[in-house]
Amino acid sequence: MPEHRVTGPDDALARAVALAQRGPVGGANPRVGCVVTDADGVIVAEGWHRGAGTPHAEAAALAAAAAQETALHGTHAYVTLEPCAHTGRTGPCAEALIDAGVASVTYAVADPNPVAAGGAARLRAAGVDVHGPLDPSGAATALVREWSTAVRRGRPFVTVKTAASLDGRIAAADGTSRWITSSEARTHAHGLRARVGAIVVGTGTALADDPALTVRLPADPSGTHTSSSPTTTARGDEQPEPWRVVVGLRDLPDDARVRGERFVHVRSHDPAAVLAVLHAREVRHVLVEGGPRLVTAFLRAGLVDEVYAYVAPVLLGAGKSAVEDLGVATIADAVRLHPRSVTQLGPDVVLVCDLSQE
Ligand code: AOF
Ligand code: ZN
Repeated sequence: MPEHRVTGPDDALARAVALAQRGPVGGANPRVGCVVTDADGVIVAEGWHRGAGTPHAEAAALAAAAAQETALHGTHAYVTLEPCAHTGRTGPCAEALIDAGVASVTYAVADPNPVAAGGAARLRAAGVDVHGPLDPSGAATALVREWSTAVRRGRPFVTVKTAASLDGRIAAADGTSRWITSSEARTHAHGLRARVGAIVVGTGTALADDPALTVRLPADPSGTHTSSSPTTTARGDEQPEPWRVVVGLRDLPDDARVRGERFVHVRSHDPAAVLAVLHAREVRHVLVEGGPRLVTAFLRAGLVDEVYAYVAPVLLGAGKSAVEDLGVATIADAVRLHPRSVTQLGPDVVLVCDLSQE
């Protein structure tokens, strides 16, 4: 392996973020990367987390060093997330770093998980030089954004996707809807699917559209998930397909495309109950793709964190709206979202909004 040298803490953390991105998204655990350097900035060990139940990033780096018979005494560790202090499915990383004799630990983001937090204090108490939180580019924060929100809220992070005409409709008067948005927009939406742990639709959409709810990305016609859309985070090396979730009381035909692996039918209309079922399955990021009934129920329950609104320059004048009655009787009660970005996709745009401003 050629010698890799980092230019400083920011560079080391950027490398750790890149490693973390190899890990799986949407599941119980955050994506975390770890780089260990010697005093000259030469990388002596690296690791990343491959998902719940597997070694943490720090433990993976320590194991890699052990396999090479590399001593880590006096080295410097850079981790995207504060090392954990707890024994969960694996042992405490703070202790492992102390035992390895590292001289310093720099972490990008504090651990929001009360069960695991406290690693920085533990390291300091043992005499390790600790720096952090340190995330100048915001990349490490972005890496765990949805997971952190899920940990704080005790339920999965919820992204709602709508794809509508300029007048907010998702189908023409006769119910036809293929296609309102362009192939560019639809490809982008598959990139969104690739970032979540579950894709949710109502029984109405499942019966009307017979969707497969799989991740299909451009360079990947087989329908598996080894490539990434240029606009989104890569799906990791060991990434399972998202859960395919149908919500509602009606039965699905035995040959529905959505049936198969990682499929679950939640026989409830209550968004909180749906999220509880998925949380128990270790999903931390959910994509609600419709239809209007389900999207409206999530909005009314206050259980939406973010909206991806794909809008096409198409007029239908009649047909189903993307969102139904929200109980807004007067303009003062309008649900105002907080726009984060607007991106043109062929003839269409995607407007990404947060529901709250925190
Ligand atoms: C990870 N990967 O690389 C780090 C984590 O159930 P456990 O034992 O895997 O512990 C999970 C918690 O540990 C996680 O919620 C986070 O707070 C902390 N740090 N977790 O999955 C890692 N460093
Ligand atoms: Zn850990």
